[in-house]
Amino acid sequence: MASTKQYRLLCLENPLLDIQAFGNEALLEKYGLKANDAILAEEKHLPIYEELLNNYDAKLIAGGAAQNTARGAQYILPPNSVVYIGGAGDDKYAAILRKTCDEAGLRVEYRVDPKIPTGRCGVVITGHNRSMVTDLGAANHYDLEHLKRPDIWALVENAEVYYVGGYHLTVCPPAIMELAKEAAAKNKIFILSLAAPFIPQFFKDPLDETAPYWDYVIGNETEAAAYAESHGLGTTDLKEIAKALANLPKANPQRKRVAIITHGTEPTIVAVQGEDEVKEYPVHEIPKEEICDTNGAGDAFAGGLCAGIVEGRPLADCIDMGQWLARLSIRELGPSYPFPKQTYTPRQ
Ligand code: 26A
Repeated sequence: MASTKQYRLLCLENPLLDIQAFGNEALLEKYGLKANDAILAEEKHLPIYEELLNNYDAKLIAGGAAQNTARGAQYILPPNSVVYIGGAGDDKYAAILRKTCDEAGLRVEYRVDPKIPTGRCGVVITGHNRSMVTDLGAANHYDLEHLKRPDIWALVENAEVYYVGGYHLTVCPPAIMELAKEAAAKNKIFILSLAAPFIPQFFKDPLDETAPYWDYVIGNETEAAAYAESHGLGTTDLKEIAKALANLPKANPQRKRVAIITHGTEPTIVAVQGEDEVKEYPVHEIPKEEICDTNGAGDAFAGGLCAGIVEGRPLADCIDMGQWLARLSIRELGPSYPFPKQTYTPRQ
């Protein structure tokens, strides 16, 4: 019989509102942005948000990588399965985020800072690339105090799977470590995404502190490459990198670590701790004309994967669920999922 327990998945990271527009080379160049990247905004980037809204017909779409993942997992799982935490303001942008999450059936428990605006992420789409510039705002003020508040900690203790977006390593590593250690102590599942190349590059130390606690680690090809380079793995081969990630020392020996590397339309690479063979799972490509944009595709993959993990499905099914949800999201504007809801059907 299916479990009736609620909020089995708890996700932590940065709630952001995406200000997303179709842009061009000139816009990328003006702000010194790469076509496919994610960075933290510096002073010189701040005018881009107004520019996107005024000159590029930008849309306001709920974002924040792990919040997209949490909505994605809830899309598949029974009602009241997922809770998301992070820092937000008390403003129009936060209201948009709350409304979208509410419609998706995702419970959010924000640490609200009424004096600081909700974080925003400028997303410039060019072709199949997306460039993201994030001004974290209130998301940057998430703290351990919120996580340890009795009502929030009760949600932590109740959940069985934790998903942390690696972007949160720029915000509150102590909160991440608290979840990581709780997972290991109670033999729960701790999942971390590498989030963006700049995380393994510039937040190496806090990332490495979390590594022994990863039951699953997820990244795409650029994040894996950045990890390999910053950690001197001496290889650019994705299978080798996956193997290295899977076999790092582990705090909870009761679970073998799984490392998953997505690679656009190339097969998804999966290594399991202690296993010699690295598996590849082909991606079913969707016709080019059906692609809207790839913003949030990786988050959707993680959402499908998390849903499978929560349901206790075999690894191959979890990967398939991730690929399925990514396909749905790519057809939508930004990190969104189609309504009316589609039902997951294996390997189609
Ligand atoms: C700390 N940074 C840079 C970020 C982000 C982020 N989410 C959390 N923290 N930078 C971009 N994103 C989100 O990534 C999603 C696509 O994967 C965007 O909000 C976007 O929805």
